Amino acid sequence: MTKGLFITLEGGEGAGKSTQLAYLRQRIEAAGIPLHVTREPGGTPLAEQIRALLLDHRDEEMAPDTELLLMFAARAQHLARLVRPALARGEWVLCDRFTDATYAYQGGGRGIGFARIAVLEDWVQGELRPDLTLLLDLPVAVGMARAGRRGELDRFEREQRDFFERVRAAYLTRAEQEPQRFRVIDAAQDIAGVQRQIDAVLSPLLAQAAGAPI
Ligand code: Z5A
Repeated sequence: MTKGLFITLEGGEGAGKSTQLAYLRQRIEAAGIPLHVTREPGGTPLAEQIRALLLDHRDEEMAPDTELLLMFAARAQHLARLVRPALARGEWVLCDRFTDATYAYQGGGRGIGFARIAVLEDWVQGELRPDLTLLLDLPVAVGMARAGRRGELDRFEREQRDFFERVRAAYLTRAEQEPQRFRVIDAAQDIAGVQRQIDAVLSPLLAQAAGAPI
């Protein structure tokens, strides 16, 4: 069966994901490749409702397991309704965060063991894993200074610096564990510098899709 490419974009606070997602979209679409740009948690109407539950503030504190299970509930819906059908049609899917964010935030940040997350990953995803994961990595202090320029903070953005240090460490552990899938991008560089690093990864894939030798 023809299968599209599944690319995920990851990073901590202020890493510049939104900025670089727009750049990736523009490069891939300019190459004439059918593309779905989506995000997690979210991506379908029902999964977006779960996202709102996850990001909103409320008086009742959300237990870590509730947060973990809601992430995977949203993911199950997103995979069933959008990601799997698109990949099966041979389209590319570019997703703003995916399961590596669960390992980073619920694993590293909240302290849930990677092994427990892996059980849900296997259950919800079966064999499906991203083909390529771009990790925008930068020191926490730099990212927080960038993100601090934004407006009202969601439930995750209100966490303290040590939480984001654990998130960063967990992402880097994931990248070490799966070097064939991850490309770690130095996101502390300026926007053009980050784009150059992304180009170095993306250009061979676009050439391959166009049928050129790589
Ligand atoms: N979450 C989770 O816990 N578990 C999961 O499994 C999943 C998600 C899937 C929502 O994610 C939350 O969900 C997230 C983790 C949790 N919480 N947090 N934090 P999100 O992806 O929607 O939220 P986000 O992290 O806030 O993403 P973002 O909007 O893409 O933000 P960003 O990475 O900071 O990107 P940005 O807006 O492009 O950049 C921030 C600022 O820096 C902006 O002013 C830019 O102009 C500037 N910028 C960007 N690049 C540069 C460079 N290179 N130099 C200087 N300034 C720059």
